[in-house]
Amino acid sequence: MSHNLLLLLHLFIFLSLSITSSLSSPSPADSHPYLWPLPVEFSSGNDTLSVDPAVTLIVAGNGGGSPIVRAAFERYMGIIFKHVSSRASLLAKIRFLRMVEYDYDITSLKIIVHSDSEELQLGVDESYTLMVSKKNEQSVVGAATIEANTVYGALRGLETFSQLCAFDYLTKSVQIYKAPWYIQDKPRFKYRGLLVDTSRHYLPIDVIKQIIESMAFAKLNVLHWHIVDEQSFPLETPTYPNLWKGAYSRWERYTVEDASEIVRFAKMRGINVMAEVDVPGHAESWGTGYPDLWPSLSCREPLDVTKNFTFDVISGILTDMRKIFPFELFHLGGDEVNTDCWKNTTHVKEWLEGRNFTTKDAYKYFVLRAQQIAISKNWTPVNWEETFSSFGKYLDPRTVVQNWLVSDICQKAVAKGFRCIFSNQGYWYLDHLDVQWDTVYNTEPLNGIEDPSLQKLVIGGEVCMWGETADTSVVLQTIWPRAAAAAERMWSTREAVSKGNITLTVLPRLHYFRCLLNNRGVPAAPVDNWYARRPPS
Ligand code: CP6
Repeated sequence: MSHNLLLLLHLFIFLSLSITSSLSSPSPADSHPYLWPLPVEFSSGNDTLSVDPAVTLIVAGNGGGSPIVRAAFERYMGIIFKHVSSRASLLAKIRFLRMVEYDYDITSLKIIVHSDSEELQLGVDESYTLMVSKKNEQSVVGAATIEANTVYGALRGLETFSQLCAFDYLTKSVQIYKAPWYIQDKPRFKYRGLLVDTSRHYLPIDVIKQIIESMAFAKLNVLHWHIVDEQSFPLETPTYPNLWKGAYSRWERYTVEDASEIVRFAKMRGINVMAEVDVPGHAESWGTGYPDLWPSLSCREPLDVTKNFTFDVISGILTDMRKIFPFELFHLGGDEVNTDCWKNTTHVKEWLEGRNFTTKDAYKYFVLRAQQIAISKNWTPVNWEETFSSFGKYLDPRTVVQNWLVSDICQKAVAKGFRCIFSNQGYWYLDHLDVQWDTVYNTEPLNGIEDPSLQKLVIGGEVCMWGETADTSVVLQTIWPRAAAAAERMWSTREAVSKGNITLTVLPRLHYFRCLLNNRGVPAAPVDNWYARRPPS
């Protein structure tokens, strides 16, 4: 080979190398971090800071020492340093014990929590500020500081902090890019829910826990547990111990302890559990244990409206569940009530005639009586929208109406003074596989509601993972990543989620959040999977 040719070859290799590097994707420092959901206010700089695997927790304020904060810190350290070799963290710990000079930028995380109350209810203060700057720059605040009014605000701040931390596969270390960071954040809606259905398919306790864990990553804060329905009754209710004979099998049940453990696990992550007992429709399984609850063998739902026993059982179930579920909201269902077979059942027909009731009157009578039982147990009732559209003016004024059918029902409900939860089936039903992420994202719960005092009555929204067509094998990948689209819609400001071309401004962040879920062990589906891909128009 001639000298010239060799030179040319070198030149060619050099050129192609430089072309590939200039064509490659931006370095992590350019693209990171992609926060999800987007904080209300944030500013960043140009520093890259390394984070010590032995980062210490410094707590302050009345609530800083809470076991909820400490446990969350430990969880997030596990997440942030998941891929750091145990040797690296061991060395860091040895360095820490010997008090040797640190060579990391971030060596401590200070968490200030003002209130010592661990009360977790609707509207709990979830706001926080998060500051990350070079050590000793502002010695008063420390290198990384989260400040919140409640422990639950601190949990949201920890989630954001964990999203700032990026694992660098080259140096096997954790970096925070674009520091210093100053973030001020709070949710737009106080109710940010996800429905799971354990009646159509049983979900093992560990799977429910994994769902709860993943909700915290997107800052969702209510698990709506649609626990029983017509197909199965998997919950133990000691007052009426035969009810869970309606479970699919003795292995597919939740004891009182199981349910309490789920509530405790959720509370540690700042998530409330709203239980649902859907009456009088969607209750056929109750009769497996107590056939008297069925109007007749050929009319197994709605529940028998004529008997006091029916309401005694509801009262017993709610007494038992009150000890498990401390959340102020309790869902009584009330949807899809087909009363036709009431008319065809002799004793029910006679009861209706004796009271001069239409079947609709009887449906109203049932729902209102169930509401009073829930209220007597110090619960605020939630009902599906049919109760509002059928006899709204009779509902207890404290009722929270949950939308699913008609897209302007919240508009109508808040105009009548009710609070409302938006979950329209065409946009926020996750079992509808043809609902794509951008449809979920672009759906605004406040659409058509202009008056700020009425907007306040929309307490939030909920994505629904009904269980007929999804079980353990696919439930997480069906929830994610689309639930994240609703999570950002409900957390971030309306301006932030409404501006620009979402393919450019939102999609890259959603891709990133999907990978984050995968990295944390949540099998979120690809954003552009087969179901979610929009056919060319
Ligand atoms: N179960 C109960 C369901 C549904 C509802 N309630 C439902 C209805 C229609 C669709 C999806 C789910 N499976 N108890 C309605 C709130 Cl499309």
